[in-house]
Amino acid sequence: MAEPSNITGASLLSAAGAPGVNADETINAALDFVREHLNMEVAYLSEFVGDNLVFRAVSAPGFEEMVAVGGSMPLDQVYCRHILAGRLPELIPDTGAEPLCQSIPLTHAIPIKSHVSIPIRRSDGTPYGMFCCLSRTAQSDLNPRDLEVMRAFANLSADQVNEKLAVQIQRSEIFATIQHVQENQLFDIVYQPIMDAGSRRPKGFEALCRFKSEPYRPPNLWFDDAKTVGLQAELEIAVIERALAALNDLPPEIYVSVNASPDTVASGALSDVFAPWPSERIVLEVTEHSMVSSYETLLNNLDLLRFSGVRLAIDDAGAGYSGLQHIVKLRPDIIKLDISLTSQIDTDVVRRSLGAALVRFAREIDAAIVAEGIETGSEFDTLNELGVPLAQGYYLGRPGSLDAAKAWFSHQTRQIRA
Ligand code: G
Ligand code: MN
Repeated sequence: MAEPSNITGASLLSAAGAPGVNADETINAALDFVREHLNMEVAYLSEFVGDNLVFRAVSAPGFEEMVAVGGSMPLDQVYCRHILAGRLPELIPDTGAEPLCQSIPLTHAIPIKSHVSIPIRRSDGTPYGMFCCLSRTAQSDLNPRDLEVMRAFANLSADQVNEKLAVQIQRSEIFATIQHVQENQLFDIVYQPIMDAGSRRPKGFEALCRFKSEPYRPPNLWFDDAKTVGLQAELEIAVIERALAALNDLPPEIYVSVNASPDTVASGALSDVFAPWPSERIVLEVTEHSMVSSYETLLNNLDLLRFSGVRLAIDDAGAGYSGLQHIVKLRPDIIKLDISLTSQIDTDVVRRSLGAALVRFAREIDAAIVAEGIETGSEFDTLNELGVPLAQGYYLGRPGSLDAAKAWFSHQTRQIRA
């Protein structure tokens, strides 16, 4: 049997510590290593599930039919319970020397002649399963140092298992929270005016979501959480449904702008969500905070929605991922200039020339432009000079309740009439 000094597990151990290294890969590498190092035929990591042992990771070239990931065996047919109870040792070089092994039918069925196993425990100390290897030949030279090698790799795997379990618990907590928020509608919709820069008449309102939580968390964090548990589209749709209800209360010439991620658009669910409403009063703002996985699916669904009359806006243009390539591909009706571009556009020559270029670009592709995040009169004047037709920002109106939006609208309208 190989001496422990021959162990070349250093790279494995450092790989395990590296951020982002997949836990399954580490466990598989640990199983490969102990199987080869201890000269065994089969190595696996199991989980106890009820009265069964389930194989969670397997290294057993040539024995794939006997042990496969996801396969299971009744616990009363295997050694595990005896090892946990101390009736069998962790290190069994020759099962022929263990009367208890001889009384277990599986020993003869396989046959199992040598067996080394270490219990894997959860962080709270309860048994999770076994880190185990075995062979059809006796290995009389297996010694306590080999057992220590086995234990080191079992502990390494246990750390990985426990990290995975912690992530699972966290995920199920997030899932439950998002579902709770959605079912109980624990969010408000606020509306921010988008106005014609020339006439200062309101054209529409962007619906923005504010989740009710203590402490307050910005909406993007909620949507990021929802994405990690596969509830992003559901949550976005719940928000959009609430947001669109404002169309009932706003004047018919006013549109409502709603936000959706590319994945939600690509899910195809929005056509039903928009169906009850006059499509010419809906603007769909597509945000792109992550890379688009399939442009084709996204474009097909956008085409469907636009065919029905919904307008498409590209959100956050000039920031992050919403680059020109993205805008060219999606051919939007509206381009929304991100606050990072409009903020201080009155004093910064680079932003100003980029703004001017985007205004020209929008004209070329026949798109309207909305300048977002306008906080000062001077920014507003500069954007006006550049020919930006629509504007949004604290300077023109803060996001507020629907009642506030209605009041704002009638106030603005009265002012214009006066
Ligand atoms: O990603 P999107 O552009 O949809 O996000 C708009 C966000 O910007 C909202 O949360 C809104 O409250 C915020 N916002 C709107 N107008 C302004 C503004 O003038 N200044 C700043 N700092 N934020 C704004
Ligand atoms: Mn937006």
